[in-house]
Amino acid sequence: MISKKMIDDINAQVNAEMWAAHLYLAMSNDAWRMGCRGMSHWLRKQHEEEMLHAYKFIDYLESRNVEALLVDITDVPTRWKHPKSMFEQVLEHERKITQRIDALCHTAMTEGDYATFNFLQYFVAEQVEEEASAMEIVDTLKCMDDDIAALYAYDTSLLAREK
Ligand code: OFO
Repeated sequence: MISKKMIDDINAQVNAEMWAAHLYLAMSNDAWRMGCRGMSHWLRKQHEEEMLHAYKFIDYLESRNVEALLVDITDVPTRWKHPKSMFEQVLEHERKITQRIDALCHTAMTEGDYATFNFLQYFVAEQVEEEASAMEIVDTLKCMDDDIAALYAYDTSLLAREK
């Protein structure tokens, strides 16, 4: 039996994943405006991945006979000064998501809800990857400083992201 608190917390996570999807789509659009086609593509893929995360949580709730409840997506920023500040926000956001996943695990564990704890392990591993890939981009952008040629070459390499 899944508790009301667990349901509410997972439902909040569905909406957090959808907020993240919207954030990354806004970033993708703004990167395109800046002329960074590779970053725009990378962020569109990230948007798609966040939607898949939301679907996974929705499907899990449904497997426990619970309907997910969606809320309005509000207060999503739409403009960034520079690709570096944009990706710093990606990293900061992923760290916050990691904290949310850890809190969900904590609730599942303290409630003895091992089915949910087991389900969440996918996201525990996923967040390690999410933080690592965002960190790699931030570190690379920091190394480039204002070298436009290097930025262009790196941006082009990000077009290779497939999923
Ligand atoms: Fe970026 O991992 Fe979901 O939110």
